[in-house]
Amino acid sequence: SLGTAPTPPRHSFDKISAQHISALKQIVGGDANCFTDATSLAAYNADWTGRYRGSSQLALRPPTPRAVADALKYCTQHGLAVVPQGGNTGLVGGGVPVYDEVVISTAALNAVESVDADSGCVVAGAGVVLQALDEELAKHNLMVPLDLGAKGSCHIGGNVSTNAGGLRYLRYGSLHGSVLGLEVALADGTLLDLLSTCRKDNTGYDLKQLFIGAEGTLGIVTRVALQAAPRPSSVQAAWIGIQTFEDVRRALRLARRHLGETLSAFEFVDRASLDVVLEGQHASMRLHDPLPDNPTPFHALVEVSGSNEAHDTEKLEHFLEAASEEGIAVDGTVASGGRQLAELWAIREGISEALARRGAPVYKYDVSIPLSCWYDIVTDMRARLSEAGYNDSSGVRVVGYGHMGDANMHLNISSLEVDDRIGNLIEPWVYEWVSSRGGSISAEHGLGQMKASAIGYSKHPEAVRLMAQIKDVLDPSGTLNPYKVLPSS
Ligand code: FAD
Ligand code: 2HG
Ligand code: ZN
Repeated sequence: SLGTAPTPPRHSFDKISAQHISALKQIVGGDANCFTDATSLAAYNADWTGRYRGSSQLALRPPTPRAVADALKYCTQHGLAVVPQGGNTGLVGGGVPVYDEVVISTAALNAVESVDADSGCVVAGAGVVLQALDEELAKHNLMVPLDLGAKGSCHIGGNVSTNAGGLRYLRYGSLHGSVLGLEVALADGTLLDLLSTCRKDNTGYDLKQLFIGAEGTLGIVTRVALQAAPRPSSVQAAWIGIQTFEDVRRALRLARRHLGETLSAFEFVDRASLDVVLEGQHASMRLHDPLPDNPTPFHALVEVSGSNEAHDTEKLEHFLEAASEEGIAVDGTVASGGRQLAELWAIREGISEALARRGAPVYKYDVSIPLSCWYDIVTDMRARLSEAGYNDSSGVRVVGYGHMGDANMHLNISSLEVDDRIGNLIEPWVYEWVSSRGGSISAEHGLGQMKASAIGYSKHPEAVRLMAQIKDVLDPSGTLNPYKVLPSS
């Protein structure tokens, strides 16, 4: 692995045999749902970042939840390890095998089963692509309370399993709040029905919460019941240019005060992130610097959405006036719906992909940091790497962007060529930096294989011990997603 943490040794799982393949093929309904050829397996074995690669010899696409549970039971009984996989857009190496784990993909569980237009509850198979789910809900004037750049590929089951945050978190909160129920296949073959569609349910321990953000280590989510949100009829956004980080913080406070219930996103983009997007263009949509006359070091993408366009426009205008009068915004541009709005979002959502195209696998840190020192991690990292000779002229870019409304910073370091010394300069320094400021080393992407051994920077030993005990109750053989989330013992 190109990862910065050493790969733990392979546990003593059985190796896949012709007999195993034949039995599992039967369980999942034949050849069409069972992949052993090198071409198909290459996609299941490689992750989005290009940093992690496994060597699985078998990928399964069970057509029903029951088949997922039966395949899992077989693997547990025969000492085979399993990695659950959704859309394979995860950024921490959680959804790909470390060694030769059997891949169980949820891609065939792709039906939106029901939408209750009164309550807004939608029930969907775990393999429904986020964007497809949203398009289905749009027919009912509803919306998934979750949006992210990977929406065209990621699955709702993967979103639940990573407890994905994304661009609407500021307004709609965590999946821990909007997931109403789950169906989960357990390692022993039980299909656990927690698929309540009730908004309120206080009968005993809320077991579904355990599987939200468990990254496939406790069970395989097969069906999801989700509280959808009313679809706003008016969406507008402003892109503002700001001179100092202190003023960006003032802009966020001002946005909260002026925009109140209409504020639906406050995203941060620094100059280096914007430059990477504008330099690395390839997409059909040609992107331009939204504020070409005033290049500022910082930008905020502030979105409002609601049910009354005139009202929302007025609020956004008042906010922009105040931001200008108070000397916070140096420049700004407004987009109401349509192509202009899509372009602003394409810049923000295109940062990861533009970085990925530059060269070597990107070092990605997705951290929660108090806003008082939020951007310091970027300047400190730049200074640290620059001291060692890694700077713009050597092709190394340190960029900061993210969900500032949720104090979630995305710190990315990109180089043109693979150079392990960069990784050694970053880790564990970056984890110590975050931990010493009371932050979290994973705000939204999870731990996966990248940060399993680093969990101690954000969780006390007692908490990690309890997690291991819970894992042991649900998966005593360790079938599910070994080497991920918890440190390997
Ligand atoms: P996968 O990558 O397939 O899997 C992710 C993890 O969940 C793995 O550990 C896997 O084993 C497990 N898993 C998947 N499906 C199941 C299941 N049914 N049952 C049990 N375990 C399962 N994340 C954010 O939080 N916010 C963002 O804004 C965001 N933006 C992104 C933008 C881009 C361009 C990309 C590439 C990724 C982004 N991500 C973001 C990261 C990623 O977490 C999400 O894309 C998504 O939630 C992963 O879903 P997936 O279906 O691709 O899961
Ligand atoms: C985003 O907010 C995603 O764009 C991806 O969470 C962040 O690539 C990253 O590091
Ligand atoms: Zn993000």
